[in-house]
Amino acid sequence: MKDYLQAPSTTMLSTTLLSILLGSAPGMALSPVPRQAATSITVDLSRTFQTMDGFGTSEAFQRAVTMKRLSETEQRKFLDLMFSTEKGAGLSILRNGIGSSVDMRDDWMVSIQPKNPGGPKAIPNYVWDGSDNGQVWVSKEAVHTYGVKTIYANAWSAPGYMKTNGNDANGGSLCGVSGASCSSGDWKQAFADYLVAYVKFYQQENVTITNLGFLNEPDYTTSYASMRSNGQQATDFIKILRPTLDRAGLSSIKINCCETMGWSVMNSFLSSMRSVENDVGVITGHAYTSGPSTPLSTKQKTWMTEAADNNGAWTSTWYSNGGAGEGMTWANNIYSAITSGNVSAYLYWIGGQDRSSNTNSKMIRVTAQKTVDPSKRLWAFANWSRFVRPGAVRVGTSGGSGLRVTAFRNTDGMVSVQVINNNSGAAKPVSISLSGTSPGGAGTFAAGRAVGWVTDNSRDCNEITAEVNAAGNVVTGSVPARSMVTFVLRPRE
Ligand SMILES: *[C@@H]1O[C@H](CO)[C@@H](O)[C@H](O)[C@H]1NC(C)=O
Ligand SMILES: *[C@@H]1O[C@H](CO)[C@@H](O)[C@H](O)[C@H]1NC(C)=O
Ligand SMILES: *[C@@H]1O[C@H](CO)[C@@H](O)[C@H](O)[C@H]1NC(C)=O
Ligand SMILES: *[C@H]1O[C@H](CO)[C@@H](O)[C@H](O)[C@H]1NC(C)=O
Repeated sequence: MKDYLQAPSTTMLSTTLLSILLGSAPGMALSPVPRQAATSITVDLSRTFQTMDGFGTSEAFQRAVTMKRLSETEQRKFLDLMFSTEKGAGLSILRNGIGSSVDMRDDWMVSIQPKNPGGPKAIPNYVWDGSDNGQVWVSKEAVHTYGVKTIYANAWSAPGYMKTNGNDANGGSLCGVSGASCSSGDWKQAFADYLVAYVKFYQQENVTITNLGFLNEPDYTTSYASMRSNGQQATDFIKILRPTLDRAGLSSIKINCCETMGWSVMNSFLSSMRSVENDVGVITGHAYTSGPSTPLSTKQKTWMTEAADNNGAWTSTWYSNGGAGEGMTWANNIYSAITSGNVSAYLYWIGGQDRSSNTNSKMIRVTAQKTVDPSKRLWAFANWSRFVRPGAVRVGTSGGSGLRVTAFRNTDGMVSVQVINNNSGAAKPVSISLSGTSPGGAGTFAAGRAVGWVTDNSRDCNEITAEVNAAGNVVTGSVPARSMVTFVLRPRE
């Protein structure tokens, strides 16, 4: 989905005013924790769920080009907000768009082969401009400056000459898949070769693409790059793409499929994809027409790869009335996707953008003064992404009545516990203990190693006090009303 343009209006002004007012309001003081009133939470390290790949976003459709036009100072602020685990969200997945268009008109993503080389069997004529719609810049920064390891390259469509409708926009199907024959021939192998060429151009730029997708919202026809597919047609292409990647020495690349507009639509795709399910590394769906409220019917990992509030006028507040663009709403959306939807990754649509659109389709906007301005949506992602790193395993929790609680064990041993307090009114004191640790650890924490991080209307992932008791087996802290707090604990080895 792309957002709809909205004229900048007085709403924008009042939202800005509101955030200034909220920002200058005195922070809620944390009251001392009366032990008897604390809600207890037990983290059970022996009960495990999905392994996480991370959190992310995209700078496709030339958003990267426009962010690169900012001053160097603002560029750095933008990149820090996206990828730094200390100054920003610490996002660990970047989703790039593989271009299919003939040029860069409007926000089109130009193809590496804009012109038909003369048929599916002709010698290809790929061109590389070293920018790839601005995405080489963001990718290099993500990988080399911030250590991001997961670069997901995703084609919205094949170039028009490979499709039934002769256009990369307005739907149409890849020539050669079931039910899509073209007078120009079967383009499946040529499209697979094209995707391999794209991956190799990135290798040449010293950026390793780890995940490759060839569809975006195949259940939706629209005026920008879009290509229709059903599960059978996706299967037809995967049968060509997987061996083509393997032959090219790219067997470590995971195929992602199929980016359906709605999460539940992926189940109907999967029912006709069983023969290639093991060739697909990650099953992906978006959250527009249905959200990730139940697991998909697959044993493969699943990612929710695109969601956004594409309609609401820009809001940067954490909580006002539970609106679709508010930070707290996104903290809750991520919670549901992880706990009910079993996702291993969660991606917002756009990270930063400098365009006239005034919607919440992005997490970071550029102001009229050309400075970057993050919303609390970004800080909601920060609260998850900074403390749930790639490879973290979700573990069981119990207790926490009236709160929404998750916990993860990271690969370095750090345990993070997310507590969302949706309620208005008083702060909730909590006490957290561990079970299921290794016998030597005896459920204790290394003294002095617990830290809490709070996000609410006035604070952006600020450090707060969390205390380890004398016996070293209980951590106490407080979760303000309408806030999310992450507690970071290190079990004694
Ligand atoms: C490629 O990336 C690696 C790892 O980030 C870095 O050490 C190396 O210097 C880079 N090489 C070039 C030519 O940029
Ligand atoms: C959750 O996803 C994992 C793969 O990440 C899978 O093994 C597991 O079966 C899924 N659980 C449910 C309940 O679907
Ligand atoms: C928190 O809010 C979300 C959405 O706003 C809702 O679905 C959820 O049930 C609430 N949870 C609690 C514990 O109040
Ligand atoms: C969590 O979100 C809050 C709300 O904006 C924010 O203040 C806080 O900095 C975030 N925490 C982290 C660790 O990013």
